[in-house]
Amino acid sequence: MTQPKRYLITSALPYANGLKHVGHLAGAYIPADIYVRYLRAQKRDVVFVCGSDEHGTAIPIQAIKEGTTPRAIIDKYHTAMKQDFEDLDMSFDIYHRTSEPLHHETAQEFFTYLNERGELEIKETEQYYDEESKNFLADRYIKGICPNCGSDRAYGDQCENCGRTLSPDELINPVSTLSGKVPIKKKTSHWYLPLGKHEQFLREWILDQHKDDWRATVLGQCKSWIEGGLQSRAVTRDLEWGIKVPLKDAPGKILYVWFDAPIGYISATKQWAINNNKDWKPYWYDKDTKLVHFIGKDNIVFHCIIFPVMLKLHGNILPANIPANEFLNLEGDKMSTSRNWKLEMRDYINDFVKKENGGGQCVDMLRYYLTQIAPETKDSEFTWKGFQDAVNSELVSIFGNFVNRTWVLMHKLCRGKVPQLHEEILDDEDRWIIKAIENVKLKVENLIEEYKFRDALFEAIDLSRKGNQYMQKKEPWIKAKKLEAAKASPTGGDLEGVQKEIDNCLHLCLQLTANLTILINPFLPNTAKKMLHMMKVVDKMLDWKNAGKLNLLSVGYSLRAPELLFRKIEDEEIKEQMEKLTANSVKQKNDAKVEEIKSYTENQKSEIQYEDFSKLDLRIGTVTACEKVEKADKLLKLTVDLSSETRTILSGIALHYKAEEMIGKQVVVVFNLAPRKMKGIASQGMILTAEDKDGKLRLLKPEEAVSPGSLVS
Ligand code: B3M
Ligand code: ZN
Repeated sequence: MTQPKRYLITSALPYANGLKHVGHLAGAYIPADIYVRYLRAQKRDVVFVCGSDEHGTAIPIQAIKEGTTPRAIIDKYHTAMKQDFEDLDMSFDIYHRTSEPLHHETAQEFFTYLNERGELEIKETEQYYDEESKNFLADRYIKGICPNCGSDRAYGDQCENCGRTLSPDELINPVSTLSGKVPIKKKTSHWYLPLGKHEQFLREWILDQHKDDWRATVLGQCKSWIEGGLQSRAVTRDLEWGIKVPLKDAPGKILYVWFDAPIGYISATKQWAINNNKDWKPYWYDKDTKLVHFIGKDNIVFHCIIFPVMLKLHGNILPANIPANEFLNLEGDKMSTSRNWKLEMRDYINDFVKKENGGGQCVDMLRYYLTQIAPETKDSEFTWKGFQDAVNSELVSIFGNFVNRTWVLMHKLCRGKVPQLHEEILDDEDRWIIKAIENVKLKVENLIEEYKFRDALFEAIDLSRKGNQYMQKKEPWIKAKKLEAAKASPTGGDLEGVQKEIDNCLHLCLQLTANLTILINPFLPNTAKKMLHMMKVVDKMLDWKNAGKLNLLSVGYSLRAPELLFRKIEDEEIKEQMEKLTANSVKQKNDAKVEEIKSYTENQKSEIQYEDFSKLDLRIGTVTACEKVEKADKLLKLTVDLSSETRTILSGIALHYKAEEMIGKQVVVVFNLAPRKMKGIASQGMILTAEDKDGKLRLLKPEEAVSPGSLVS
C-alpha cells in the first residue's frame, strides 16, 4: 500500500458550554492522539487539529443559566477545556476556536462559494416561534418529548436520552426553553443544503467505496440515513449568536452551527500554517492527504454525510475514514451532565494527576484504561473497580513489574550495564522471546492503521507479559545463587557458563524493554519518556522503525536506577470516587425533586367553594367516531354519544392516542362548557385527561363501563 503524502487528523470540536467528561476523552481525543503519536513516530507529515466549538444555541443558553454573556461563557470554557486537554497530554498541533475572525471569514467564504454556484436553495417554511421572547425556536431553544424514546429531554436538534437527531417539528408537546411557553408557528426563509441531490454520490462513496474499511457502526448509521431519504438541511438560522450570513439581504440570519463547526477544522489548519510558516492548502486540496475525523457516534451524520457533501461542492478532499466511537457509560448508567452522572476530565486531573503522587503516570493510567475499554464497536463501561484492576493487575503487576525486575536484576547481576548476548548458547526459550520481539511491531502497526487501538494496546502490553513468562522460565536469580554457591565451593563449577546464561536473559529483557518503550509510546507517552530516561537514551530511539530491533541498547552501556512506572490505586481512592459520584447525583435528584414540587405548587389554583364545583356538569360519553383534524398536529375530532345527544368534541390528544383506538372508549365530558371554535370546527364540550409529569396525556374513564350520559359527581 502506498503511503499518503500527508495526514490531517481532527478531533471533534467540543462545545464551549461546559467541562467535558472522560466519555468524550475516550471517544474523540485519546484515539486520535494515539494515532497521531504513532504517525509522528513513523516520521509521517501529520497535522492534528482541534478547537472549541463556540456557536450554536447551547452557548447563549449556558449564558442565561450562569447569568452572563455568551462571550464570557466561551472565554471561560474555551480556556478550561484547553487546559484540561493540556493536562491530559493531548498533543494537538493547534487548539483553535471558532470565535476567531479567521474562522468567521473561512466559514463565510465557504457559504458564499456554495451559494454563488447555486448549490444551496432558499425555502420559506413555518417554524416554531416564541412570542414572548420574540425568537424563532431552533435547536436547543425548543424542548419536548422524543418521538423515538418518549423522554422529555428531547431538544429541537437531538434527544439527550437516546441520541436521535431531531427537528423541532418532530417534538411532541414542544415548549420554548426560553420562556417555557407553547410556541406558535411563523413563516421564515432559510438556505438549505439539498442533500437529496447528492444521494448517488453518497451511496457510491460510502456504501460502495468504503464498505470494507469504515466501521460497521458508522456504515450502519450512514445506510439508514441514506435509505431513510435525504432531506434538505437548513444551513442558516434566525438567531443572534453565530456567524453572520454574508449577504446584504439576510439581516438577522446566521450560519447554522453544524455548518460552521466542521469548517473549523479548515480554519484551525490555516491558523496552524500561519503559526508555523507552512502552506495549509495541500492539507485540504491535495488528494495525497489522508483526512481522518475522530468523533463520537452522535456526530456521525454531520461528518459522514453533511460535511462531505459540503467538501465535495467546495472542491476539497474527502475524509478517508471517520472512526466514530460508541458511548462510554459510567457505573451502569449513561454519562450525563444534566443528571450529574459523570467523571469530568477536570475531576480526574484534580483528584489524581495534580496530587502529590500523580503526574504523568496518572495521565497514562487513565489513557491506558480508557483505551482498554474504548467503545470501538459497542457501548462500553467505565467502572472505578475496572480502573483499579487495570492499573493494579496489569500496569503495576505485569508491565511495571517486568521493567522493574529487569532493572533491579541488571544492576545486581550485571553491574548496571547492558550485558553481552552470547549467541553460541541461545536456547529455544531465548529464540521464542526474540521472535516475540521481532513480530509484535507489525501486529501493533496493522491494528493502529485499522483504528483498532484496544487490540493494538493489548499486543504491546502482551510483550511485557511474555517478558515476565520468559524471565520466570529463565530464573536468573536462581542462577545467581548457583553462581554464589559455585564461587564459594572449593571445587568451583561452570562459573562462566552460568554468568553467560544470566547475561543472555537480561540482555534480551533489556532489548525487550527498549522495544516496549517504542510500542507503548503512542498510548502511554509519559511512561515512554520515563523509560527513555532510565535507559539514558534520546527521543530518537522512539522512531517506529526501531521497533523489532534487538540492538537498541549497546552492550556495556550503563543504565540508570529503576524508577517506579506506575503506582497502585488504593481501595480507599476507589471508595472516595464512588461516594463522590453517588453524592453528586443524589444532590441532582434532590434538585429535580425540588423542581417537581415547585411546579406542583406553582400549578396550584386558589380554593373554591362547593358551589363553584357544583356548577360543572360532567357526564360520561362513548366515542363512536374519531378522526384527525387536518393541519393540527395535536387535535382529534371525536363524535361522542351522550345518550340524550351526540356531540362533536375536539381534544388535544392526537400525539397520545390514535384516532382509531379512540372508538368505543368511554370519556368524561364537561357537558356545560360553552362551545369553542378551533380550526373552523365548533367543539361542544371538553374531555378530561390527566397529564403525567413528562407531558404524557391519559384519558379519565369510569372504572367500569357505564351507560352513556351517566352523571359524574
Ligand atoms: N460541538 C458537538 C459535540 O461536541 C459538536 C462537535 C463539532 S465537530 C465539528 O458533540
Ligand atoms: Zn429519545
